[in-house]
Amino acid sequence: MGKLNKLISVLLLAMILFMLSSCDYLSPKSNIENETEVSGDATHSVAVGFSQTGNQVGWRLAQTTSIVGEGEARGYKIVYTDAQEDTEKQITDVEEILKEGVDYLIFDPREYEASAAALQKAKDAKVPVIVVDRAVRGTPGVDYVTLIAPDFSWEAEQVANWLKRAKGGKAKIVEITGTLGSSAMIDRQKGFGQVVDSEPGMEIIASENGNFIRSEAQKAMEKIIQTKPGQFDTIFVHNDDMAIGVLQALKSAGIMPGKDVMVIGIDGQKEAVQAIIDGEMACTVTCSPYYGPIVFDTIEKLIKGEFVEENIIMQNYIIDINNAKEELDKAF
Ligand code: GYE
Repeated sequence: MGKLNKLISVLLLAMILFMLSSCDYLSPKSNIENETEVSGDATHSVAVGFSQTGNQVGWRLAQTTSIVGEGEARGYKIVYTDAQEDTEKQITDVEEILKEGVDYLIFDPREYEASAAALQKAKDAKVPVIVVDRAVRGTPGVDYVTLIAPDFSWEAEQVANWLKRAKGGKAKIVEITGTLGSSAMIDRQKGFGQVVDSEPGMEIIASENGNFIRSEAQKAMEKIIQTKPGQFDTIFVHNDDMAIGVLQALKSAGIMPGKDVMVIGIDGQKEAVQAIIDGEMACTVTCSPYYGPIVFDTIEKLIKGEFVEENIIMQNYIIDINNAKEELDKAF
């Protein structure tokens, strides 16, 4: 019996040691061990992959330019892929990036659940992952190093509270959503919905998917104009690119945005800021696409073996008629 207990203890200890050693490669400390040969000339020998979801909207183009531009300016070799808004393609894109033997992977996951498969591939290849913008199922420090992202729910709460004040707590709202299954869509719907649910006079009368894409949002809005005529006074759109498509659909149907209905968006895209100045949109909240500096500062911390937070939050703010003019030049 005593011998059996001893044997069990030894086996348990061996298992724990094995688990610890196999988890360790994702920690910043072990990254520096993997990268010792590059120290001294770090920025010139490190290859960094960036898997982007797509480039159909202004926000994505600004984010790609920021990340690729910053990486190249700091002397990294960048291996970049564009998944063209296809979750399966993004997983094979990650495989291709890993085949190139990159040292780090910057991953913007298109969907929360379905994109998690890509993390496992990076883990198998022992490549540390920096998740940016959208979240993905997994644990920081285990499945990826850190998530650098805004609080999408907070963003939507800001515009919802703005609307509540502007409309005295009474609104019949149409919601045009972003990509189903993306954390940006899930959390924006949640944050907005929380404010609406707490206000008896506010109601979402229809919700339609616009996939974060302008032309799809325009079609979604055209459909609602047909099926719910005269039943709404507000349109909450999950991003500004789609809001521009919504404005188009409304105007073509003879509904005047800014007069007959209120349109609110998210992102802080230049065209939306201009639409606020023109009185066609009421407000938006920024969602900074400028990830380059923070992402490469983080990678440099990993190279030096410094501590990196598991969740780095990007800060944002409301734009309405009070600050739209100052914001126009800064906007993407
Ligand atoms: O709002 C939208 C883009 O994930 C925050 O995705 C991002 C969203 C952004 O396509 O414009």
